[in-house]
Amino acid sequence: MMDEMSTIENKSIEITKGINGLDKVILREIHGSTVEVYLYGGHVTSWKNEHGEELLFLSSKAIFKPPKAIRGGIPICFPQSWTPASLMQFSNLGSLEAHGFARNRVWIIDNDPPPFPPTVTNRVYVDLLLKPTEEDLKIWPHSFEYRLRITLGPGGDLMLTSRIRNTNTDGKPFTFTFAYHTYFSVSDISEVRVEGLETLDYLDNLKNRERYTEQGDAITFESEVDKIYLSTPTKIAILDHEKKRTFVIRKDGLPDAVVWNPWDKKAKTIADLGDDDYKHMLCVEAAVIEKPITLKPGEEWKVRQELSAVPSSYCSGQLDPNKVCGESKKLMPALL
Ligand code: TA6
Repeated sequence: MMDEMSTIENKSIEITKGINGLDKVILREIHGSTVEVYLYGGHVTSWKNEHGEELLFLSSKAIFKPPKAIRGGIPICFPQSWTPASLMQFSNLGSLEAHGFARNRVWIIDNDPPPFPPTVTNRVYVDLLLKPTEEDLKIWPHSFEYRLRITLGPGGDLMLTSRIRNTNTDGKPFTFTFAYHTYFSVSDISEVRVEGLETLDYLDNLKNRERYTEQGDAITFESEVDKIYLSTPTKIAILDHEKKRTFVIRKDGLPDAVVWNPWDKKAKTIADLGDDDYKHMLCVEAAVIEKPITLKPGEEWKVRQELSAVPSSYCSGQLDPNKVCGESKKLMPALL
C-alpha cells in the first residue's frame, strides 16, 4: 500500500519517513502550499503557504516517539476532549486520558474509503483510518471506524473532515467528545486578537470549570488562558498583528471552541514545550464538548474544519459570512 501511494506520478502525494523514521504523508499543491501528516496520531504537523511559511506551531521539544503525542500541529482529540465534570458519569469517558487515544495511535492510509463528498479535482487529499485495537477496547469498550480526510485546496486552505461510525456489534451506543486541537503559529501572543467569541459563555478550566460570559470585544492575551467557548459561530478569526495575517477557522458540526495558551509559568511545567514557545503559539480548537455526541451502532457522525490564512486587510469585526469584506463569499462544499 505504501508503495502504491508513493508511485503516484504527480507527486502531489508522497509517502516518506519523517522524524525517528515515522511514516509521513506530504501533500503538495501546485501553487506551492504543503501539508505534512504523520500516520502516528493522524497528526498534521506542518501546513505551509505557497511562500513556504509555516502556519502551524510545533514545539521546539516535540517528541516524535510513541506513546507520547506530538506537541503542536493538529492533535486529534477523540474519543474525549476536555470532558466537563458533569460528564464523568459516563464511566467509559472517565477512564480515558484527557484527550483520548486517537493522537497516540498509528493510523493507516485508507485507499478505498466509502463515498465521500465530491472532491473538487484540484484539491490534494489523503484519507486515513483508525480502528480500535484489542488494547483500546479494554480502556474504551466500543468499536468504531474513524475516517479522517486531510485536504489541501488551491488557495492553500487546509481542511480536515472527520467521519466517525459506531461499529459495535453488541447493539451498544457510545458517547464521546472531540476536538481538533490546532496550534497556530503566531509572531507574538501579546499582539494577537481573536474575533468571533465576544459575549459568548465559556467554561474556565483555570477556575474549576465554572461558567462565565466573555466581555464584548475581541479577545487579547496577557496571561494563561484555558477556556471552552460554547455555541460559537461557524467562523472564528485569529489576527496576527506583526505578520499582518489572519487565520480563519470555518467549522461545521463543531459548536464549541477551546482557547489555550499556557503562558510562562505553565509552559515551564510542560516537558515537551520550550520555555518561550508560548509566545509563538495559540490553540484555538474546534470542538464538541458541552453536548457530547452519542452514536447508535451503524450511525456515522461527520464534521469538518477548514483553515485559511489571509492578509489582515481582511476586515476585522465582520465575521458574518454574508457580510465579509475583502474575501469572496466562500462556501464550503456540502458535507454528505
Ligand atoms: O485544550 C486545552 C488543554 O486541555 C489544556 O488544558 C492543556 O492541558 C492542553 O490542552 C494540552 O494538553 P496535552 O494533553 O496535549 O498536554
